[in-house]
Amino acid sequence: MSRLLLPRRGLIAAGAATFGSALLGGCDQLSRSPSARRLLVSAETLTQASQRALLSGQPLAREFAPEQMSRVFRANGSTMPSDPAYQRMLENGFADYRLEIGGMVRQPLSLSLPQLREEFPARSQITRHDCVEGWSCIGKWTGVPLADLLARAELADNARFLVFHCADDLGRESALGTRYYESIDLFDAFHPQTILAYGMNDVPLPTQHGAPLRLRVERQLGYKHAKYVMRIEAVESLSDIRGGKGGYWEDRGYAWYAGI
Ligand SMILES: Nc1nc2c(c(=O)[nH]1)N[C@H]1C(S)=C(S)[C@@H](COP(=O)(O)O)O[C@H]1N2
Ligand SMILES: [Mo]
Repeated sequence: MSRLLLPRRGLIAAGAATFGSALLGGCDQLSRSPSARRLLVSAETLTQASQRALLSGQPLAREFAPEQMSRVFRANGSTMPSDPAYQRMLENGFADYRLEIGGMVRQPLSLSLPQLREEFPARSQITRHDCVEGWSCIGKWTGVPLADLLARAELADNARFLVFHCADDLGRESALGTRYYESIDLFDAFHPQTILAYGMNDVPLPTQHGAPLRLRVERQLGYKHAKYVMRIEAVESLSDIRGGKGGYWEDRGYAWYAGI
């Protein structure tokens, strides 16, 4: 992964004037270009005010009406983690579940499900999930915006990516390991539709869809939407993690940026 290209002071000035207004003007081209993303993703450059300004210009994924929801929402990949610690939590109704947020943060967090529901704002959205295997389903997701969790955890200045560590194993044992994981940049992390969902279609998130908590990152393909999220780690680089490509499928050749 390449590092920030401009000195940060220059970027803040240029960012406010050029990138900020280009994004606010809805310049999709720019916000999708890899170099603009590289410039925009450093926490150092994202003060709360500039975050708001930049994000208010981010394109939203399409949201649908309740009557457009799929009658059956497919489940894919892992549908029941076999990990004994996960199994114990499941049996216990996830009373012992804690979402851990650590790595490059000033305030590491450990949050129970009631805390996630009660101490943070909730957001619901009806969106279409697109799997690379060629199917789509429309469903309703309810959860806590990742931006609100990150505001409490206080990202360190050099944090650039968030890694989602999951409870499930996929495939045969290999040098890459079998545990599912995913990652996103800060651009997606602070996007208003990026949530950690504990609810689906107005019920608690079912086991097969990632209970008790899964990522929804609505402008990206299905495999980015990590299910069974146990821990979120803020990092500067993805290269030291597992296969170094930022995700279970990425380590096996899928694109890291799976925008739709
Ligand atoms: N932890 C974990 N997350 C995962 C997967 C998985 O196997 N394990 N599969 C991914 C893929 S390829 C898709 S399409 C979606 C499927 O989500 P769903 O089961 O709710 O339809 O989850 C994604 N997130
Ligand atoms: Mo998928």
